[in-house]
Amino acid sequence: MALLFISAVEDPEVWRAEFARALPGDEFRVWPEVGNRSDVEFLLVWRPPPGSMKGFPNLKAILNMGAGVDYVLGDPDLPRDVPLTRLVDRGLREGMVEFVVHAVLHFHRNFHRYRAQQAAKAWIDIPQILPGARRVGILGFGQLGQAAAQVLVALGFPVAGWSRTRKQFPGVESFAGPGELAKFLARTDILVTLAPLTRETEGIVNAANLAQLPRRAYLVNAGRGGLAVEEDILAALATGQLAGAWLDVFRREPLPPESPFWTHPNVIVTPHNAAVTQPGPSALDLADNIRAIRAGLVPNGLVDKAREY
Ligand code: NDP
Ligand code: OXD
Repeated sequence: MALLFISAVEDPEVWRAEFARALPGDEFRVWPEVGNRSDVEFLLVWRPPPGSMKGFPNLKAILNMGAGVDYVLGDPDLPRDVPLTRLVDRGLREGMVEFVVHAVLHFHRNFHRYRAQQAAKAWIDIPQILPGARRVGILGFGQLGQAAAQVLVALGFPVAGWSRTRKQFPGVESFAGPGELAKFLARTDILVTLAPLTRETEGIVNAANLAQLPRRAYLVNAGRGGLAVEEDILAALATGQLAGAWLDVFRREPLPPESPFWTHPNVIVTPHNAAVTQPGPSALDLADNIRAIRAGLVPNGLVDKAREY
């Protein structure tokens, strides 16, 4: 039986080598060279081109090689009766912890302002506050948000998480559901967005919600560009409602050269690489999931298609 690798952006040869070690008995094919469609049991996908996942009569599962499945669920030709899994792995967690902690510390310690001062050759000491006085809020308190929270709590930041369901997480105040969003935002000086992009979360970082934050708050968007209304971020930066933003994800990627974010003095742009899938460890996790599905077990990271994550 065969695994079919479908990605317009990942290098298939790197993954072929990893799968030769992780799952040696299986043939590894690379889209669009699909061969006999009846042999294909599993699709390994990352940003699959629309329509590429349909027409495999013996498909057992689709395995997404990243955490967010919005690119997969957005394809109207997705075979909806086949299980879909997302990546839940250590490499992504560690990468995201580094990114979020770095971005929070960057704003907390005013490094963005020192950078501007250096450009102006200005030797000015900016008063420091302790982490206990800087409240971090993580919107989307799942695998990645919780991993980042653990380190932020250890550093002394008061951390809150907003999720659909209530959480018990050491040192973190839990807010749940739309009814508690305003309270969560009102106590958040640095907002980290790490929710999946779904019909419910699309545009959640909008003017009305940004206005709930304390004045001169910071935004770190590491989830998806579609979570934010980009014009509303620019407007909040213009009025000083937001003092700065670190944006890793955008509605259009690559970010077009005409985007005002590129040159905004209070915005840091990174190219959607807060956390990247590492083929070595991830191939082992994906292989474990394939073995679990073949054994009739529930795979890790099974996506609820109705919930969209
Ligand atoms: P999880 O599914 O583990 O966590 C998602 C969290 O969002 C959960 O806490 C969930 O609540 C919450 N959530 C979802 N919908 C809602 C809603 N409508 N209202 C309130 N809370 C909601 O995902 P991960 O932590 O693994 O990943 C999060 C996202 O990070 C991915 O979907 C992806 O888009 C992004 N990502 C970005 C990367 C980058 O490089 N920039 C790299 C990797 C991921 P509950 O727990 O109650 O279900
Ligand atoms: C992911 C990503 O969702 O890298 O894994 O964006």
